[in-house]
Amino acid sequence: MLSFTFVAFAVLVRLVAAQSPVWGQCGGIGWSGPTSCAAGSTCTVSNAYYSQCLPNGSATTTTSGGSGTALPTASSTAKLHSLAKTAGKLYFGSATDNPELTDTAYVGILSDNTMFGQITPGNSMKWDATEPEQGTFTFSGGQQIVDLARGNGQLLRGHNCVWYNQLPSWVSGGTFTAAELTSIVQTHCSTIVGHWAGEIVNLTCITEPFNDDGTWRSDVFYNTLGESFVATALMAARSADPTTKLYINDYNIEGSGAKATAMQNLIKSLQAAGTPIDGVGLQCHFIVGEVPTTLQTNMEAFAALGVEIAITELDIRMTLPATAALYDQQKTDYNTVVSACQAVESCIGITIWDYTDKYSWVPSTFSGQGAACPWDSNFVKKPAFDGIAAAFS
Ligand code: 9MR
Repeated sequence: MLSFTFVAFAVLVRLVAAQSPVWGQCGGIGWSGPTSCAAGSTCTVSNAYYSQCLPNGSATTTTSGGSGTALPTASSTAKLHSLAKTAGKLYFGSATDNPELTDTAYVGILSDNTMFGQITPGNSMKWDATEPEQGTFTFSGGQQIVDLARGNGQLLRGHNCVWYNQLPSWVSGGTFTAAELTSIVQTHCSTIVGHWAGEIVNLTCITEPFNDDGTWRSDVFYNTLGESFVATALMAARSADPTTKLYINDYNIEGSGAKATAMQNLIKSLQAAGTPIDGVGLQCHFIVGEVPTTLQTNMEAFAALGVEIAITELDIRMTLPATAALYDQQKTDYNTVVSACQAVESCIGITIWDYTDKYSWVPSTFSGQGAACPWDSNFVKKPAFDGIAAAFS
């Protein structure tokens, strides 16, 4: 009898422990605790990293914070591309990616050309997608984005020709003479840029050539060719489509420092050699509360070189779960970034690295972080949206 009571009690404890309490976490990437909720509450997805037991009937707000309180949402009904145009910029845009294009709710928002006047393929123009085997080109993924932009009346930013990452193994693992690799870079760049000649208004031709200390990144291009690969790619792209504005972009060049200086020196040496270079892309993958204080000054330093500046991959991530305070700081940070672009005439436009947390690259790369985009994973606009709109107004 005594042992039966003990077993029954142990089972009851296990059953209770298998449920999260009201307001407790009940799911999300990396969560190994209970996934069912105490009576009277329902497990509700907040974002990829956090699901929460919300009291039944309380989940009318699509976004909720770690404390169980509803998170604030945007109040502005503005259209960001329209605001950017009125403010004298060329576009406000978003990255997108092919797998997302089956999501009709997502595409509906993306295709509003008053909200997004430009789109950028996040992956499908990269080397692994376009030349997976030497001399075999596949344009279908990139073409889908080009067609979407054209159909929507949006500009298309190209991304990218030469990057150390997302290379097919025949490139990254190849052993080449300098002449061979120069020819490979020329063929790759001229083929993809030539294929979309007239479609790409501006192109991130080179991505991430530097280490954070401003030295050149060690990769197959630099190790085989030294810095000449940059000019080779730029010249091939210019010949293939003389109308496309050619950019180099990187991260951690947004504020003053060794890496920004290295990029400025590269631009000067390209200009001195007569190599085509039209612009610099500041990626702007930021962390809430950590936007560089020298952002605008540094933009002015680039502008003084006579190149365009574009914010090419903006998002501002936070440690999850999101809170109202983090959302508020994120609003301030988006406002700071857009205001800096607004204050510098040579800053032509802003691309966010996808508009919704539903398809952000952040959670899969930075464990426990996310909520980096101005729209949440349910397509609800966050206060960050108001921060952007206010900066253009
Ligand atoms: O958004 C891209 C993501 O889907 C890919 O998995 C990732 C692979 O490295 O690349 C992401 O985009 C990167 C961009 O091309 C260059 N700058 C950094 C971006 C985030 O990683």
